[in-house]
Amino acid sequence: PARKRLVDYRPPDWLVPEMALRFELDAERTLVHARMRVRRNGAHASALQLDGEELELLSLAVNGVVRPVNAAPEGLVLEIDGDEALIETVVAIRPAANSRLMGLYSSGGNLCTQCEAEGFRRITFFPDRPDVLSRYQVRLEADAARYPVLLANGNPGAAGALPDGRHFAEWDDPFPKPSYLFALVAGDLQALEDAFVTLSGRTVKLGIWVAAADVPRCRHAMESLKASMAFDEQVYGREYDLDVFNIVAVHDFNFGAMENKGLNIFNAKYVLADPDTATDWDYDAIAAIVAHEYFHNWSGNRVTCRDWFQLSLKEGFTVFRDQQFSAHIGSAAVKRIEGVRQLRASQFPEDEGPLAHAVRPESYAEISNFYTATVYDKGAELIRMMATRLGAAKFRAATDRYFADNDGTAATVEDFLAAMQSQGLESELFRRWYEQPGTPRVAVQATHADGRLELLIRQSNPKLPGAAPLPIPLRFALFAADGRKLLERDDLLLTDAETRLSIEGIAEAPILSLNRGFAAPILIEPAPRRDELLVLAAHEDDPFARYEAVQQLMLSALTASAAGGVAIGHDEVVEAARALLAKAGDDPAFVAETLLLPSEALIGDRMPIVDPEAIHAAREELRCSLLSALREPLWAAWRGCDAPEGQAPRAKGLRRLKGILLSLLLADDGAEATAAAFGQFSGAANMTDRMSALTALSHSQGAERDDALRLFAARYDLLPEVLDKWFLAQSSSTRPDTRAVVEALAQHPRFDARNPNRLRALVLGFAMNQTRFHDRDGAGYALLAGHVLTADRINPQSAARLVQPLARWRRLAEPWRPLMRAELERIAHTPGLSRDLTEVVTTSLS
Ligand code: HT7
Ligand code: ZN
Repeated sequence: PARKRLVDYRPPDWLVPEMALRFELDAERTLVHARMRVRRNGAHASALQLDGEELELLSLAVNGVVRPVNAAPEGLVLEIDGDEALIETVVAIRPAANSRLMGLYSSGGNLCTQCEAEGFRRITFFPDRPDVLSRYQVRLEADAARYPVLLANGNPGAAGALPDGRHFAEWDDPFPKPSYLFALVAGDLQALEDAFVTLSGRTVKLGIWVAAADVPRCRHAMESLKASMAFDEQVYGREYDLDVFNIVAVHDFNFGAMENKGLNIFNAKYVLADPDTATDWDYDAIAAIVAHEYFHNWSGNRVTCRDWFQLSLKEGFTVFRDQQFSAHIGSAAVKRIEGVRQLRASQFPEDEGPLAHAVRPESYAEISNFYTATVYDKGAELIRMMATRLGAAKFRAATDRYFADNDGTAATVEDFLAAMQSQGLESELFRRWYEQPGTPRVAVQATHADGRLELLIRQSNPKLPGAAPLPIPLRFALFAADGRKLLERDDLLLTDAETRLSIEGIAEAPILSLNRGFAAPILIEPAPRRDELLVLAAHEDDPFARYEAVQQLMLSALTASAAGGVAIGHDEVVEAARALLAKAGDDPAFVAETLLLPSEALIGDRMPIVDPEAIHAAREELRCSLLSALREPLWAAWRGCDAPEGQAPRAKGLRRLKGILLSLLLADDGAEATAAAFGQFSGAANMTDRMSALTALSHSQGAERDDALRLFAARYDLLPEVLDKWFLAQSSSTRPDTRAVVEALAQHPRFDARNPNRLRALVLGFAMNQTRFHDRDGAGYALLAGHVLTADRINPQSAARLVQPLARWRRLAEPWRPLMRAELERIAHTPGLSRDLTEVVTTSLS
C-alpha cells in the first residue's frame, strides 16, 4: 500500500459531531450499534468515507433509509445528499479472536479496547483520523455475572438490570474527542478507590480497577495519580475536567499504557506493585507512566493532534512533562542521567541506523511503527531545549497560551511553536529540529594564546550533510588543570554551521566541559583527553557533566581495547572509581549511575565497526581490573549499602548501588561473591535486592544460580509480570548456554507468544543480549527471525518491534554482518507479511 505523506494532508470532508454507540458485549461475538450525525465540511461533492477493518456489516441506514450491505474490506463509501445526515450501522466483531490487541479484545476473561492509532476502525465504521472530534454517548450491555463492571469514557450515567441476567451502563463524555481516545472495559474487576479535590474545589472520584486479589497492589499507582494531578495544577495550571478518572490494568497490552479520556488502560506491569513483587525501577516506572497518561488529559486529549505526523506534539511534550514530574518527586540529577542513558541506548542508535526518521516524520506505511524513541524521547529533548531557552516563567506562559489557543482542537507542531514564539523563542529555527533526522555532531577546536581562548565550534549531521544548521544551546564551562572553574556559560545558542568565540582573561589553556546538563541531544567530538576527564570527574559541579566524565573515561578505555586488543586507560578508570567509592555514602544513587559500566551496545555505538566478541572481552577485562584493584573498597561499600525499607530517594540509591556493586564483585565469578549474591537473594526483604542478586547470579556458573531461579519461579509462578523477570534474567544471561536455554524456555508451559510482555522478556531480552545474540554461526539471529515470523501471524505490532535488533546489521564486523542480513532477507521473502513488519524489514535492508 502507498505511504501516507504529511504534504498530502487535507482536512476531513465530513465531520462527525455526535456519536452514539450501543454494545451488546460478548467475547465470541459482540454487536456494535452506531448512530452518527455527520456534517459536510466545506463546499465539496465528495462521498463520506468510513474506515473499517475486520468488521461484519449487518445493517446500514442513511437518514433512516436502509441501504444494501456491501462494505469493502477497507471501509465504506457513502454518497450523501445534503450537508447533514444520520448514519446508522450495526456490525459484529470477534473480541476473543482478536490477537492483534487493537480494537476490542479479550484479556484474562475481561474485554477491553485499544484504539490508538487506528484501532477504532476495528470496532465500527468511522472516519478514523485524529482531526475528526465527536461527542460520544455510550451504552454497554453484557452478562452481569461475567462482566459485572462496565466502564467507558466520560461521566457515568444510568445503569441497571436487563432480562436474561444481563445488565447495562451508560457513559457520557462531554468533551469532543477523536476516535483513538475511545475506550471501554467490561470485566470482573474491583477498584482501589480514592478521591482528589481539584484546584477549584471539585471532587473527582478515582478508581484503579484490577482483579480483586490485586487491589492492595494498586496503592503506589494511586498515590502517583494524585501526585500527578497536583503537579499538573501547580506547574502547568491544568485541572482535571470530569467527575471520575478510572484506570484499568490488563495483562495483554501492546504498549505501556493508553490515555483514553477518563479511562486510562494500562499494561498491568505499570500498575501493580508492592515491595515483594516490584523493584524500585518498577515503582519509578509506574509513577512516570501514571503521570504520563494523566498529563495527556491536556497534552493530547484536550489539545489533540491534527494528524499522526504530529504525534510528537503530544508524545514529546508529555514525555517532557513526565520527566519533570519524576525529577520533582525524586533526584533531578539522577533522573537526568537515567534519561540520557535511555536516549543514548535507544534513540541515538535509531537515529544513526536505517530506521532513522525526523521527530515529525514525512511519511509512513504503518503509523504503529512510529511510536519510537525519536518521536517520544528526542521529541522530549526538543521541548526541554525550548523550556530551558525560555526559562520557567516564560515557558509556563507559552504553554498556557498553547492550551488556551488550541483547547478542543486538533493541533500541529506549528501551533506549539507559535505559542513558544509568543514568549520570544526562535521558533522558526527550532522547527528544523522536527524536520531533520540524525544526531548532530558538535566539534570544538580550542586555541589558547596570550590570555585569550579562541573556540571554533562546528556542527554537522552525517545523516543530512549540508542541512540547514540547527539552533543548539551549548552550555559549557572552563576548568583549570587544578580543578578551579574559570568560567561558565549557559546562554550560548549556536545557530550557524560554524561559530567562533573569543574569550579573554583565561590565563592557562583550559579544560573544556561541553554540553553540561546534556542541554542538547548531540554528540560532542572529540572527547576530552583522559587526564582532562580525570579533572572533570573530580571537580565538575554539574552532576551530569561529572557523571559524563567518568563514563567517557570508561568508554575511551573500552573502545581502545575493543579496537586494539590492549588494555588502555584502566588505571584512570580505577582511580575515578576509587574516588567515587570513597564518597558512596554521600550520594549513593549518583555513585551507582556513574560506576555502572557503559553497556556493550553503547560501546559498539561509539565504534565504526562493531565486533561483539571484542567488545565483550574488553568490558569483562575492565570489570576484572576494577575488581582486582578495588576488591576491598567494593566489598566494604556493598556491606555499607543496607537501606531502610520504602521509596525514599536515599533508600533507593543505596539499593541501586548495592546491585551494581554486587555485579562488579561477581566479575570473576568467585565463590565468595556467588555465595554473597545467593545470601542477598534469599535474605532479601524487597524485590530490588532479590532481583539484583538474581540478575548477578544469572551470569554465573555456580549451582546457586539454578537454586535461585528455581526458588524464584516457585514463588512467583502465578504473577505474570513478576514471572517475566524470571524469563528476562535467563534470556539476558552471558552464560554460553543462553541460546539453548531460550530455546527451551520457548517450550515452557508459561511461555505464551500471544502475550507481548512475555514475548519481550524472552525473545527481545535475548536479542538485546549483546554477548549471546551474536553467535558466529548466526543461530541467535535465526532464533529471533523464527519468533518474528510466528509473532507476525499473531500480532504484527509485536513482530515489528521484535525485528528491530536485526536492523543493526550494517555496522557489524564479519562474520556477523552477512548472517544478520540474511535473516532479515529471509523474513522479507516470506509471503503474507503484515504491513507493519514489511515496512520495518524493507527499511532496514535499504
Ligand atoms: N499514546 C499511547 C500510545 C499507545 C499505542 C500506540 C500503538 C499501539 C498501541 C498503543 N497503546 C498505547 C501511549 C502513550 O504514549 O501514552
Ligand atoms: Zn504518551
